[in-house]
Amino acid sequence: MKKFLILNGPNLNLLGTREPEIYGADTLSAIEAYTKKKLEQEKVELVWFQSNIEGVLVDKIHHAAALNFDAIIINPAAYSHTSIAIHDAIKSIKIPVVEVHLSNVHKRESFRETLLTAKACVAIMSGLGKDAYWLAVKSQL
Ligand code: CA2
Repeated sequence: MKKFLILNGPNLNLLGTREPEIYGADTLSAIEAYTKKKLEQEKVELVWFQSNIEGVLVDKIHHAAALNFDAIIINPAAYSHTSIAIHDAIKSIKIPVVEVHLSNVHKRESFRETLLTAKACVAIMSGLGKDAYWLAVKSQL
């Protein structure tokens, strides 16, 4: 049984309330349920967490190995473009981290082209919508 920590960054708690043309119509809870359904044949445990606070996400990354997680899937949201702290936290751990984005950040505003956290990750998916989460888990089985 592999154990995954699924981390979600700022404002993703508001998914489903606006901009469905960019992010889809699902809430984060609906994406969690969808991801678990897609992986029901696999021997995996998924622990979901969302925070709007950078340092809380940093702490979760630090503690992941001690809590026996095998990998982290992270959507750092806007922190992807700004956070050296999350980048450094990912660099400081040995377990693999895959970054996911619902939207294709390269099709959008130029400030979303800067991907600081992705530089510390083993892989990145962007533009596959909610399917990115279960595909990212599969990539680490
Ligand atoms: O495409 C993604 O998954 C993003 O990580 C989502 C972030 C954005 O800042 C990144 O550039 C790309 C934004 C998440 C907030 O999404 C909301 C959706 C609906 C209502 C409010 C916020």
